[in-house]
Amino acid sequence: MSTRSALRAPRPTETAKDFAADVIDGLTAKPKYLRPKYFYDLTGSGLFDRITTLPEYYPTRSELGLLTKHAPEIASLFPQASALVEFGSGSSRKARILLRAAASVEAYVPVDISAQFLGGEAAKLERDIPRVAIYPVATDFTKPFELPAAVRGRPCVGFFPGSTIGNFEPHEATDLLRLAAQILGPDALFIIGADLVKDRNVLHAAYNDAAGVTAKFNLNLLARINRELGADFNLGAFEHHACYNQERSRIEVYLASRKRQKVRLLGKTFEFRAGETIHTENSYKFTLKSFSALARGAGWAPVAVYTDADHYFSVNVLKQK
Ligand code: SAH
Ligand code: AVI
Repeated sequence: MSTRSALRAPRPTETAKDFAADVIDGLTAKPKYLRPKYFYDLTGSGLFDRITTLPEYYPTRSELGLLTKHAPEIASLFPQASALVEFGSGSSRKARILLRAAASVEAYVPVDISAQFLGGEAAKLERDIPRVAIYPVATDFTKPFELPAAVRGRPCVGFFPGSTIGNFEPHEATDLLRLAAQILGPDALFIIGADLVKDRNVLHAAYNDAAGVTAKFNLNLLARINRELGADFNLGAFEHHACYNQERSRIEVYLASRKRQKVRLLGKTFEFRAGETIHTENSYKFTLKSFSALARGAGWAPVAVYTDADHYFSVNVLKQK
């Protein structure tokens, strides 16, 4: 382990109590819902990684292409001795492109709720890119958090790829961009990947892959509730549904009960009608205009925007207004 870096096992801040309370709230609500941040335990993060390699899941391919093509130009904007702070870092695959292109970046702060997965990826990064000090932060980035002491005072560049911003309601996305502004500091740049509105068949295929990995990812949420909260969800009695809601420009993801059934969890019983759904995720799609309006509304002004020839995905470079 490098002596410069503060690579310790990141500690999860999401307690079992919060998880249990959120699950009970969501299953009591009408219609039922579960928060998408709970997809990401170690198994869920691994399944998301598999999704990114699926032929139907274009966002990762498109964004990797854009970052690779424009890395020198993006890297030239980074201040000297800066820190790259990634919100929802997952495998950090996209950050690696920027870290390799930008000699001016000396520290990388991957922030993720999936603590165990984060620890593993941070250790690999430290080994692979020893020039950069790695300071993982395991937390829910929708709540205020402090950057590690070792990066405080460095100019920060925020990085929020993958269109994870699309998993938030517009008002939540605005709050998150405002919070990021506070965390990153007044002169920060922010690089955000945003998935674009496109042919609904392309969108449908991306969230209904032939190999069934997205279905597994969705069902893992119930498996996680069984594992961590002792519920008795029968995974075979629920199925994955994903459809594009054109009016709201979003993919909606559900788990639908295949039959009338009861599920027990922490001394409570939850009843399901045949066909009843649990809403597990939205994935908003943007136009260049709608994304720029969202960013501006949260205090971020566009510096540059990159899109691919198919107009599938956008990488937006922003600075505080
Ligand atoms: N940045 C990567 C991963 C995107 S997947 C990429 O572009 O491929 C979304 C990531 O955000 C997951 O790793 C998930 O664990 C993390 N995440 C989701 N909600 C979060 C939250 N509220 N706080 C912190 N991390 C979160
Ligand atoms: C992480 N996030 C941007 C993914 C998305 O496309 O909304 C999560 C995902 N859900 C199903 N497939 C991928």
